[in-house]
Amino acid sequence: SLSAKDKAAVRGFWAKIAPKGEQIGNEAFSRLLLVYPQTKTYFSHWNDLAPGSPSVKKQGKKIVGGLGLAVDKIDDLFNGLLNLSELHAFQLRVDPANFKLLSHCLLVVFAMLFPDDFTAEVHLAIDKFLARVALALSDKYR
Ligand code: HNI
Repeated sequence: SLSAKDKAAVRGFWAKIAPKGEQIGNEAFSRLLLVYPQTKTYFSHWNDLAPGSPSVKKQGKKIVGGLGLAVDKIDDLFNGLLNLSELHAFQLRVDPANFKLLSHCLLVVFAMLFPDDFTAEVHLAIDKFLARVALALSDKYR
């Protein structure tokens, strides 16, 4: 689980990158749909899934908003993400394997947009954080 040091690194990095939240969301979600086209099945009710399209940007913003909530609730992710877990499990029925694919895209985007701040230590902390978030989001499947 996340150590006090990991949590401090996540909070510090997030504070630096939050102003670019919309760009991060758009880049990461655009990559998810392009690199792992099987993920498009969950969004087939939209008419434009091209990278950077208005609906992709909107969803990217929602994802980053969810991650911001997770940073706020970092001490109690399972309770903090309960509603989002229920949504993704019961209503949307998202296969939890997809959370790992999105986490990978987020890491790529962090490295790309913040090469100086995304040190190896921050990478480690964010990787652990995203794995915990994915676990919390998958909690309601069981
Ligand atoms: Ni996800 C909706 C957060 C991963 C498929 N998702 C949301 C919403 C948030 C959110 C917030 C909007 C909720 C609302 O309307 O109340 N999603 C997150 C977070 C992650 C994540 C924080 C991981 C870090 N979601 C994924 C993944 C998939 C996914 C990996 C599938 C590949 N999410 C969806 C779908 C919706 C959704 C589908 C509904 C979209 C719509 O509006 O039709």
